[in-house]
Amino acid sequence: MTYVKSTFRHPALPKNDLGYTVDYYEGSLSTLCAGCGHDGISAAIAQGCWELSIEPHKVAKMSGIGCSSKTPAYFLSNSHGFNSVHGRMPSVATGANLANRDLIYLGVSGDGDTASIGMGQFVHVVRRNLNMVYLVMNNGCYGLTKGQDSATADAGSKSKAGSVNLFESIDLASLAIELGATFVAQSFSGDKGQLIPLVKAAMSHPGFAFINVISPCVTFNNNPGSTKSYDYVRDHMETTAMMDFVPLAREIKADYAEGSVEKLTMHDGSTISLRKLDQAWDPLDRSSAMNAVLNSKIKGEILTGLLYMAQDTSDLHDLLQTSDRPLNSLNQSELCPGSTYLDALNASLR
Ligand SMILES: Cc1ncc(C[n+]2csc(CCOP(=O)(O)OP(=O)(O)O)c2C)c(N)n1
Ligand code: SF4
Repeated sequence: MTYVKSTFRHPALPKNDLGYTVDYYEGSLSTLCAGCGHDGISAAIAQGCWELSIEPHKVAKMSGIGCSSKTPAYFLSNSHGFNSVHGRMPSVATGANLANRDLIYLGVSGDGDTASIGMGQFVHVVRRNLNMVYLVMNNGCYGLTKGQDSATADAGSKSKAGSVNLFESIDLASLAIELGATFVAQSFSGDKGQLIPLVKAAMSHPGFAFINVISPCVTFNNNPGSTKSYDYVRDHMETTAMMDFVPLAREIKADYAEGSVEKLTMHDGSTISLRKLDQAWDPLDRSSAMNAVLNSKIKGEILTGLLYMAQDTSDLHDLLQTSDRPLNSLNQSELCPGSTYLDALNASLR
């Protein structure tokens, strides 16, 4: 087996608006197991950023610990990156975002990293509406430490060793909606047609954008009794809508027959076109989204697509009325406005 990634690229590869081919958005050679769902997600992230013509140096990749949290090494090698401590990615992302709002924050986590050790941090980053994409590569187990059940493993599902999980699973998508996330989507690592537009829409959303991606662990949780295996997900996936994301910069053309498509306008004027499979689906209706996720769980199905989106949202910077410039660009007098200002501030708090 070779560990050298070929640098050869076909000279006719298409370029994006910045003149880059997609390989400029890739990372180093993956060391994950062959067939791991996480690699498909890394490829979708690279493709989505290429299609959006994002400057890689404008992205900060944040992660915790796990096979999933290793993936930032495998996409966007020209971006900033911080591989933090297990479950602590949200607080590091919060600090970085408050210091520099000019970057696009892309957090990658695992179901162990988020739903167990990192749960306390996860719930608070959601309710603070930090402007970031938070993507969970959800395989229902702790892949890196050899496949123990995670808190998203469904009750009754069977591990590779044959033990049955007795505990209720945590549903991260409905939890995120409940906590006030302003963009919540669910997808499958093997469905790039759905995942790429979702990544693009999430990266363009001004506020907390959560994507829960079912991502099978081929080594420890791809057995017949698992509800996160490739076979199970393929057999139980129900899609809310086919979607396409059109960034503001491009001319918006309506390609679909009226009546079968719903266009959602995002904060910046870009649009999401939903070609509905289920005509009753309304991603702007928060309580219906909660019910739909719950009902699909009761039926043992995995509902995928854009589950919920708030069109008007105030992110943490709006709420705190922070400086609109990165802190490292502020000068001494802006950072320290003087004792008169401080006295007035103290007086206002007495
Ligand atoms: C503080 C701390 N506790 C425990 C661990 C051991 N550990 C490393 S990764 C991991 C779980 C990984 O599972 P998940 O986040 O679901 O990622 P996956 O490997 O499945 O992608 C654990 C428990 C650790 N590295 N640090
Ligand atoms: S152990 Fe599982 S999650 Fe980790 S790289 Fe292998 S297949 Fe992927």
